[in-house]
Amino acid sequence: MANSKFEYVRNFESEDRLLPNCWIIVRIDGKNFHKYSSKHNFTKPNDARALNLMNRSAFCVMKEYKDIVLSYGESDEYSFVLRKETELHNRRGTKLLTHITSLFSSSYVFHWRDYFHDQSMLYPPYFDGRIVLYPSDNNLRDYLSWRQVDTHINNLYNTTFWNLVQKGNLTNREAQERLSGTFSSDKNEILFSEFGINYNNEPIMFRKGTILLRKKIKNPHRDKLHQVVLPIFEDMMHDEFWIQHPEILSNIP
Ligand code: DGT
Ligand code: MG
Ligand code: MG
Ligand code: MG
Ligand code: MG
Repeated sequence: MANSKFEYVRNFESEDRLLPNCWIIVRIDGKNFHKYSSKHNFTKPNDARALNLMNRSAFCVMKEYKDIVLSYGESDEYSFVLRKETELHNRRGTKLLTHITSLFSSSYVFHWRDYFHDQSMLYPPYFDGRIVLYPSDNNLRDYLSWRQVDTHINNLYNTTFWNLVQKGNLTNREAQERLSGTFSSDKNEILFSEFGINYNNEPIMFRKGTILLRKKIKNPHRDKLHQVVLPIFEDMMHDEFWIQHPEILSNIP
C-alpha cells in the first residue's frame, strides 16, 4: 500500500511525544464507580475485595511496564509513575495512556472472580485515564502527597459518616449535617467516644492507600537478588519515605 493516493491522510495525525526529562504520571479512575460499587454490593466505605482487585490490576500493569517505578492506588483510582528517562513507545502519550488504561481495565475484569467469589460482574467496568507531566522531583513528591492526603481526608470522613449511619442510626442527610464544618480532630473524637473506634487502628490500606514498589529481595534457593513488586503502606509526605526508598528518584534499575 506504499505511496497510494490515500497516503496523505497520515499527515492529519498529530505528534504526541511527551516532553523529555519529566516524570510521567498516568492516572486512571473508574467511570461512575458510585453506581458500580453500589450495584456490586461493595461494602461501605471500603471494600477490601475491590481494593485488592485494583491492586492486582495495577500489579499486572507494572509487570508489563518495567519503567513504572511506583504506583499508588486508592478508591477507584490508580496513579502510575514512569521514570523520567523512559523511551517507552517513544514517549508517545496516546500509546502509553491507552495501553495502560486498557490493560488495567481488562485485568480488572480478568481477575474479578479471584476477589469477588459470590458476586458476579453485572456489566463491564471502564476507566478514564489522563497524563500529567512533572518536571521536578519535588513536583512528583507533592503530587503523590496530594493523592495520599486525599485518601486520608476522604477515608476519615467516610469512616465517620458510615458509622453514624450504620451504627448511629442517622440518616445520610443527618450524618452529612453532623459532619459539616468539622475538623479531623472532631471526627476522630466522634469515632472514639461514640463508636469506640481508634481511627489509627483502622486497616492501614484504607487509611493510606496502596503503594506498589519494585524491590530486590533475596531468593532463598539461589544467591541472586530478584526483583518483585511489593505493596507497602507508608507516608509519602515524609522525607523518611524517600530516604528509605532511594531507588525511586535516583533511577537505580
Ligand atoms: P467518575 O469518576 O466521575 O466517573 O464518577 P465516580 O462515581 O467514579 O466518582 P469518584 O471516582 O470521584 O468516586 C469513586 C466512587 O467509587 C465513590 O462513589 C465511592 C466508590 N468506591 C470506591 N471504592 C469503594 C469501596 O471500596 N467501597 C464502596 N462502597 N464504594 C467505593
Ligand atoms: Mg471523578
Ligand atoms: Mg471514578
Ligand atoms: Mg475516583
Ligand atoms: Mg497496530
